Amino acid sequence: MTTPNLDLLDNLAIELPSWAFGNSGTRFKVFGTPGTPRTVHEKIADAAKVNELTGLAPTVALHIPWDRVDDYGALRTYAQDLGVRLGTINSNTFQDDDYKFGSLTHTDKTVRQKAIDHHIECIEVMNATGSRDLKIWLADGTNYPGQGDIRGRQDRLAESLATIYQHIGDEQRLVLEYKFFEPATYVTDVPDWGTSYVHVTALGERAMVCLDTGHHAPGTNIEFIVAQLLRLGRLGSFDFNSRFYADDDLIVGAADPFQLFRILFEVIRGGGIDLGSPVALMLDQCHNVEEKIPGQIRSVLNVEEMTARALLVDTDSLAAAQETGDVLGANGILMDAFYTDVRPLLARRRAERGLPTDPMAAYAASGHAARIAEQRVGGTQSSWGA
Ligand code: LRH
Ligand code: MN
Ligand code: MN
Repeated sequence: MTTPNLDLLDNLAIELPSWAFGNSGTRFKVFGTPGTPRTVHEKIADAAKVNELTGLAPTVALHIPWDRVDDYGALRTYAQDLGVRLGTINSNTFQDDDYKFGSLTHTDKTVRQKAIDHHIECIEVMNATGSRDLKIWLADGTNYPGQGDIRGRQDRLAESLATIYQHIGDEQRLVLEYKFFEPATYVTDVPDWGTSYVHVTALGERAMVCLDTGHHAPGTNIEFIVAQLLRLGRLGSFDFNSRFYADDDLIVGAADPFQLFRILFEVIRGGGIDLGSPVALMLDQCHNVEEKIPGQIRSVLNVEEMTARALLVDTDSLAAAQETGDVLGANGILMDAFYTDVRPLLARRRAERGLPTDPMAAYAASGHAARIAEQRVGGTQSSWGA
C-alpha cells in the first residue's frame, strides 16, 4: 500500500458564511439565540473564533446588502486584526420588490440595470475588501407554464452577466451558483450545473460554476458533477451544507457523511485541494435551533474529517482493481478508507500545531458563549437577511 499523503490537509481552508452566525429559521419561526451578533463586526469576530480553535477557517464570506458598511477598507483591517480575511462577496437580488418577476432576467430594462448596478457595487466592495470572488445566485424564475418566455429569459441573463463580467478585475472571478428550484417552482433560470456552465464559459476564463450541495434533486450524483466540472476546469467553489429534504442548509456531513466523503474524494482526484487550486470550499448553512459558533466548528471539522478519510484511499490499488474489473475489490478499497476512524490522527495533528485537540470541547469549556451572551445585549440580533 502506498503511503497516503495527508500533507494535503495543510492546504485545507474552509470559508465561513457571515450569515451562519445570524438567527435564521423557517417560514414559521425564527428563534433567537443569546449572544447572536448584532453587527457584521460581531459576525466576523465569531468566524475568527472558529478559526482560532480549528485553524481551518481563514476567510469569511459577506452577503451584500446584509453586511453593508460605509468603510470596507476598515472592515478588512478589522478582520485582519482578528486573524481572518474577507472572502467571497455574495450579491443579493432576492429581497427587493422590484425583483418580483426577475432581476438579471427581468423584461424591464430598468430593473435589469438596477440588478446589474448592484453587482457592480459588489465588485467595488471586492476591490476594497481584497476579495477574489463575486458569487451570484439568482432567485429568478417563474411559477406557471406560460408565465415567461424561457428562451428570452436566458438571452437577457446572458446579456446581463456579460455586462457584469466586464467589471470583474484581472485577479477576480465571477462564480455562478445554480439551484433546481425555490423560490421559483416551475422554471428556475439557473437550475443546474449545465446551465451555469453554459453561461460561465460564454463569459470567459474568470467565470466559474458554484456548486451548492443542497441545490440538487434528491438522488442526484453530486460527485459526478464535481468530477465533470473539475475535468472541464470550471469548478470555482462549493457551498457546503447537508439536507434531508430540500435546501435544508444543515451542518455539512450531518445528513450523509458518506456523500461528503465521495464528493471530497473527487475533489482530491481533480486537484481541488492542491496548492493554488481554483476551488474555494465554502459553507452555506443556517443554524436554526443549534448554537451557531459550535455549529460552524462542527462543520469545518466534518469537512476536515472526510477529507482525511478520502486522502486515505489507496489510489494505486484502487486503479489496479478498476483496471482488472475487480468490482468488489475496488469498492472495498474505497469503503476501507471511509470506515477508518481518523479522529485520533486529526487530534494529534492539532496538538502538533498548537490547536486544541478537541475544538468542540475547547469551545464549550472556554466560557465564550456566556461571555458574548452577556456582552451582546441591546441592539438587534442579526438574522438571515440583515
Ligand atoms: C440560495 C443560497 C445562495 C444564497 C444563500 C443565502 O438558496 O444557497 O447561496 O446566497 O442561499
Ligand atoms: Mn448557496
Ligand atoms: Mn441554498
